[in-house]
Amino acid sequence: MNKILSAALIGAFFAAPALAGGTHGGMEVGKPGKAAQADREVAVTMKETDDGEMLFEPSSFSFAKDETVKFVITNAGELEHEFVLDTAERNVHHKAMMAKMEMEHDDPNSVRLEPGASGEVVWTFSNAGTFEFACLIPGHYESGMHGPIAVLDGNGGSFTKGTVKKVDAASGKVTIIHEELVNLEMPAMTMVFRVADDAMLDQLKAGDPIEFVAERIKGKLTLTALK
Ligand SMILES: [Cu+2]
Repeated sequence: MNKILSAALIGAFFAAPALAGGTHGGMEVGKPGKAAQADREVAVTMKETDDGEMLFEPSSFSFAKDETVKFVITNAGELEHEFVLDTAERNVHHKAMMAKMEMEHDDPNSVRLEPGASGEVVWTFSNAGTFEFACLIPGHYESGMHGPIAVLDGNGGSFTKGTVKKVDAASGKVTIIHEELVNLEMPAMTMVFRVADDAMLDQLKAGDPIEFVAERIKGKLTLTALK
């Protein structure tokens, strides 16, 4: 790459986060949070599969606006990976920069982990909207390492009330007698949902009244948030 072009790219890249607030807490996706004030802890695993995919588990999240989330991230793969929270748009831009030059992040919205390592990102989702978590190491995003984060407006508008009828831990499913699911355009009824994260099953038992968010993920009705 010629030097003038590369200097221009570096300038463009570093200027963008500075304008958006960078590490000063003014990003669209939110701001750094304090672990002691986390409303919720979420385990995230990064890994590769035998057929060449690279994955995050779970593959999507829903949070309530102003929720502070402690992500505990484990690299269970054989390659280095990272976990970056941002808008999808900024991730695309950032990924293009990383394809052109060696870069490592050490911002509060990201963590980079060697195989076998664990790390944390504590983040307050202070704006409603759809954001993204991704690994921006060249080739990894394309191999599957990205997923959506829905941040829902705080007054519970997108949470639906229901009662747990049955928990099937072996198959990762829960049956819920629920009120109308506005986002899915479904009337009140009793339905079976998958859970986005198996740990959610530990918080559910038959007879419990709950408030939850359900979304269609890869064609399957999935419980993505609970409170
Ligand atoms: Cu990766």
